[in-house]
Amino acid sequence: MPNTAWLRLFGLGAMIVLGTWFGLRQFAATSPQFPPVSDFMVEGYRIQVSLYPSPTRALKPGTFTVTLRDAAGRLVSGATGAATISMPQMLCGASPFTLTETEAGRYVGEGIPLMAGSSVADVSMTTGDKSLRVRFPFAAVR
Ligand SMILES: [Cu+2]
Repeated sequence: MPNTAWLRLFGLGAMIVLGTWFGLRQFAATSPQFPPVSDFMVEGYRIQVSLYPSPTRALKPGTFTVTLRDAAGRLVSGATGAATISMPQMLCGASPFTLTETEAGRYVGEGIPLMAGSSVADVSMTTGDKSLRVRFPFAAVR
């Protein structure tokens, strides 16, 4: 029965080839998708972070808009905001920027992602003696 042995070997080979092809295809198709707007609840505050454009471009400024509200939904003005862009899976550096209040409760800053891929913006809003931190995931493309 040498024929079945060859058939099995052929079957195994075909599975390996197909598996590798499928795996590579998945890897090549990795284009991370993130929503352009995320809502967070931190210590009774509501923080909304949005990014324009989304996905943003590596080494080009993207506009981050943070809207800060209290538990009752009222806009909180007079806070100070800062953010740092980094890639959690890499050691390619951090890109800090500040958020400036452009209208009541709305804080805007231009952040520059260092590389294409999955990034995060660690946003820190300080109001009174409270420091509120949220991590906003986003994608940058070439
Ligand atoms: Cu990187």
